[in-house]
Amino acid sequence: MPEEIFDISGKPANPSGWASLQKTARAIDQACLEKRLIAVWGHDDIDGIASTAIMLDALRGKAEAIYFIPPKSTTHYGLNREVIDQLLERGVSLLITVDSGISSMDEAEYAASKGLELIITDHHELPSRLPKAACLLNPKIPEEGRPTPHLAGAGVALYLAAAVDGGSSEDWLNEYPHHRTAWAALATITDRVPMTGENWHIVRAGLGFIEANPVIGRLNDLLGISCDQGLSPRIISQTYVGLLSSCNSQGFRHQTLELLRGDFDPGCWKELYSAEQLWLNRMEDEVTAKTDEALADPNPLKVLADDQLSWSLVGAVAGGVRDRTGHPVVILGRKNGLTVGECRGFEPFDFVAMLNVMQGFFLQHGGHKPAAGFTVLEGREKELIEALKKYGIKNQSLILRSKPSERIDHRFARLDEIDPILPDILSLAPFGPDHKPKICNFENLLLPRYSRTGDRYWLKYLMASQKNQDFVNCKCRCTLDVTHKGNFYLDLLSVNAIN
Ligand SMILES: [Mn+2]
Repeated sequence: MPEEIFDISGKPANPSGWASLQKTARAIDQACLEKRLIAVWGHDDIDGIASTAIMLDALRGKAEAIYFIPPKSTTHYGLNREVIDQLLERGVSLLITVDSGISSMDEAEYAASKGLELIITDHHELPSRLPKAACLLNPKIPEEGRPTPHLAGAGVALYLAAAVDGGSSEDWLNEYPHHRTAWAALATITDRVPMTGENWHIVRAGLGFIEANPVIGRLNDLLGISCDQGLSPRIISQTYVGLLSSCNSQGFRHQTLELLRGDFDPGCWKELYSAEQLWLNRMEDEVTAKTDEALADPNPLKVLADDQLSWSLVGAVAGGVRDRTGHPVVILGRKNGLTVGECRGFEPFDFVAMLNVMQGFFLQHGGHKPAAGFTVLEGREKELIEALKKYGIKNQSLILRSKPSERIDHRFARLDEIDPILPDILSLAPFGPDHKPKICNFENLLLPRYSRTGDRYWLKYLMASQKNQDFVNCKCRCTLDVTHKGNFYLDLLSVNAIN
């Protein structure tokens, strides 16, 4: 699919121009005026947590608010009745969902029947029928003045918080409370939404705010993380995302959310960091084993079921196997006695469409075209696996076209030839999905001996070390990216020593 050229010269849409946003903000203002108890309903991933943190921050000082983040270990997507009952018992009279809820048709009816006012804010794909709610805010609903339909959940929350604040200056994104933009940027990067339109502006503004954030600073000090060279989406994904995703929601309390709100517990984060290192080792072993299994599987869609695989690894393993095999893959594991699955692939193959065709098998399902997940109805596992394989065979030609890109944007003989493109890279950054970093091919690049795929080199270091004896001539393909502090770096995608 040809990539659209994203025009960076535009300004981010102003909150004042999006009518549903303003309507939603007015409903929240009204609840604040009436001193009602508000609950924010999030989702247990970084986007959901950041969205919740932003929403709570917007309500701070205006209304009493509590939050609920459904634990991954029990339910995953959207609202549920038991907790709605608990919220009502606590006296909640307005429920605001963030990063979730657009598919919670029955639960929305239930909330309405109980007299609970519901505001749904989400960014997930629209179901064929929309739930009933006092306000429904989703940038995928076509409307004049809305920002990009590809906003993350936290991008939607950022807009809503700005509208609740009532501010709408031209440069609202930079004048806005910096920690909110930081969390929205973190979530926009983590949710893998296209780095275009307002997403690009949020991340461009947010990278510096993330680096300067006191919470991030304390994490860095505690764990020995250095971001002296500055941040980019790639660096953030590798540095903080795993750690911040590593603790699970306890429903009415979430450690990562408390961290974003400024409650820093060093002992807990040290423990989480060690646990994350162990988890990474286990994941690596699983990815290696499942990659072999996938490569031996003749089916076009690789469907791998493993009763021993814990749900905490399923998504990451699916992503790892997809990357190593270059095939779309569905990995099934277990969660609380039920089978869960995660799908990872490449566009144009559409997992949402696939899961919709098979919805009779699922307790829950949802996600995005190249990455989706589901929980299987008990007893339907074997049939589902057969159905998935059949779907793969039926859609074989589409799957064959859904491949990782092998593109090269610039070909160079040597390192010193890249100077002319650096100013462009700087103005186009940050990069991400649909606005990818440039890929360079070097015929002859001096690199440290034993350089491997995945290694990162700062351009300054390479430039200064070109006469080093431990460097050898290499032919390589790499991404060229830059941090918010203007430091360029290469990530090796493939490398071969010459001679
Ligand atoms: Mn999200």
